[in-house]
Amino acid sequence: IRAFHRPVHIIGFPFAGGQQRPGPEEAPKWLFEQEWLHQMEKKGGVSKEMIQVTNQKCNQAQDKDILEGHRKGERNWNNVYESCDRLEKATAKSLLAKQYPVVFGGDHSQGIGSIMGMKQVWPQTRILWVDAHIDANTPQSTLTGDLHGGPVAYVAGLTQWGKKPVLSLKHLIYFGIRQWEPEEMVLIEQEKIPWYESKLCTVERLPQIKAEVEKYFYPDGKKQPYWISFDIDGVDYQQFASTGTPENQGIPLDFMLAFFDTFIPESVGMDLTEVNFLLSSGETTERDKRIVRQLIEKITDVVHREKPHYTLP
Ligand code: 4U7
Ligand code: MN
Ligand code: MN
Ligand code: MN
Repeated sequence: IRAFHRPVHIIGFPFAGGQQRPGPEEAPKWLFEQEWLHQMEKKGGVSKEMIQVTNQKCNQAQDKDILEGHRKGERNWNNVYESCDRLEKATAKSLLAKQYPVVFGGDHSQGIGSIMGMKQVWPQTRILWVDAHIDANTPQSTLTGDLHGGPVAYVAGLTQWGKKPVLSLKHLIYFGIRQWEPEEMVLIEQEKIPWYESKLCTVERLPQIKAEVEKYFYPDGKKQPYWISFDIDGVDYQQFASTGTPENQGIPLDFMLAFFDTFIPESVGMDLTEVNFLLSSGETTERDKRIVRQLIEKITDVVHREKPHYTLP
């Protein structure tokens, strides 16, 4: 029997109610049925858990929320809140059990739950946000009302919602962003939040990026671990198409694999969100399914191989 530094705990979050396209809720169900995942579980050091969500899909009945039930700009808020509340508890529990949670969504509204839960255990983590989008829309700035465009605003307290903010905007760096509402870019500029455009995300530049990230977050040299919030739409659309809000260009896949090698040993867990196989077809879907497998295998490999570069809770 192999001893693992940390077991990988895949938390399925079959929730699509933070946006309007059906499909993200199917991705964790697909994953949990894969024979290759069963094989990984058999080998040990990998387990899975499916979160019971409330009303996973957006539909017109739930759109009542945005029209009458709740605030404008927060479509389907009640379901996002309740489902994320459950995810928050599961994420905290997973970390306290010294596991490496991979929260596999689901749409990116899940970040509200995973980050709130993670911060209960790790209040000092810095967040590496890999995404085509800034995801800091408030009910005032959003054009769509879709809550997957706002998790940063909720966890950082730009939107008031009854729970105390857990994230300082000084503890956030973006990779791959290329679409935003004007208010979101104003925020980045005012708060001087560093961001790497996709062009800068190359394997060759990764050592330099790591040094820059560390210098920014830890000017005094005292390191803290990371949480990775990985929205698959950050990846180049030519290389991965099964996602709901694609944008042109993007981060190359080989960068993401190297990014995992570099940052997973220093991170406590991650989100992997916005996979939607209903939006592609044929060979493209098959290719993207192979890529998800490759990503999960890579993550597991690094988590198992590398001793965490920080002390477990
Ligand atoms: B994702 C958008 F208007 N900005 O707010 C919005 F373009 O989690 C997209 O990053 C948000 O995929 C995308 O609805 C959210 C839109
Ligand atoms: Mn996102
Ligand atoms: Mn995105
Ligand atoms: Mn998206």
